[in-house]
Amino acid sequence: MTRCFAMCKPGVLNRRLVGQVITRLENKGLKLVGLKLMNISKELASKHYAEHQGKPFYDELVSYITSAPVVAMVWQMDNDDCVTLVRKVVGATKPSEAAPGTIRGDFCSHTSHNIIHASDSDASAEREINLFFKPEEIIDWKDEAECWF
Ligand code: 3AN
Repeated sequence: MTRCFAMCKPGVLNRRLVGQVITRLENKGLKLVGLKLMNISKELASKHYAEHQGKPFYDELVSYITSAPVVAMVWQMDNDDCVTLVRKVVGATKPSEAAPGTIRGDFCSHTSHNIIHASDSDASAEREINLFFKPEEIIDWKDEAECWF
């Protein structure tokens, strides 16, 4: 079993796109096991984006991610590489390089507002899931449709 943390960034609620983002990940066969609407504190943002501290876009990134509620998600695959699948559906970091048909390819134009975050490795996924979710907030339900995915 593998998992990936993903998060609809501020603004996606305003644009009423949460359902479409979730639908695209569900259509791929990914299993939603954690979901919540939340505000991110500066402290949580600095932990989440620790690897970007010191980069020119860091301050803007933290200020943006803490500016309005986000939708935090945990996705799971019982027999495949969840991080790779989620990132394929999400698309490249720069919207100008994200392929049409991906979430970033279809719904955004600026790297700083690229609509969704997704973990980039199994290690990041574990770290980020633990930052955003308590163990009891993740529900690993039995997948009756597993044979399709
Ligand atoms: P990804 O989110 O695709 O894993 P990262 O980890 O390199 O990409 O970057 C984290 C976030 O920082 C991106 N989602 C984006 O919002 C922001 N970011 C990355 N590079 C830039 C940049 N050159 N200018 C502005 N924002 C950036």
